[in-house]
Amino acid sequence: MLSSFLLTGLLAIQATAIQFNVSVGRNGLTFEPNEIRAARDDIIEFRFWPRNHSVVAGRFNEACVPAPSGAGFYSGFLPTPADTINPQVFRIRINNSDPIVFYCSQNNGQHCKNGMFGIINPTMGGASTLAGYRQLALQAGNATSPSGGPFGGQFAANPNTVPPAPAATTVTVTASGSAATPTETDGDESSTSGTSTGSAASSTPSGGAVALGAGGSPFAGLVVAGAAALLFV
Ligand SMILES: [Cu+2]
Repeated sequence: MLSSFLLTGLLAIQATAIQFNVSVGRNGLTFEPNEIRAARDDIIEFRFWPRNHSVVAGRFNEACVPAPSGAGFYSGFLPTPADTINPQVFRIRINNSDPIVFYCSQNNGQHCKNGMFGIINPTMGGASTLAGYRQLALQAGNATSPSGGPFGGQFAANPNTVPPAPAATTVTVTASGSAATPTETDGDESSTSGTSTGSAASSTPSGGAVALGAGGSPFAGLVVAGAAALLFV
């Protein structure tokens, strides 16, 4: 009886959910804040800054690896051009007080290994702490992204207004959009010169050089694909 009254009272007190805003990549390879103490029903809102970041729920016993299948959350990658902030935010709701670790799975620059992770409800010691996870991350290789698209959270419009506003000049945006295409053309050109310069020249003695030379066009294709993947990174 009494305990149920107390419980009701506690629930009433905790009914006010808090929202925590986390800046993703605003100052280098960082989540800010990277330690959050949140209660059930609180919201964590991830706001994405330039480059191409993601946020993935991880596991404490293995750094830069997603939580077991079906658990946690994943935002997917949100490429964000320089001098802008992504128009979308990714929100997750906290279900309990268990520690949650999250990281960025961008491997161009190995963001996770280089410190781009954070913890919700860290423990006072042991593995579920920033220090513990950092130790594991330093030994990690590339991070893993969950297969498939985003899950475990919701996208919403970013309420934050962007410092510079390039959106006002629609014509310029179109121009810069078409300017992105020549970048891929550059990739073609550099791959052609790359074939004659680097790999072919240095590896001429080996049989592999022939395959590489013959596969000139597939190689160029690789470079183009690479250039596309590196966009905004
Ligand atoms: Cu990142």
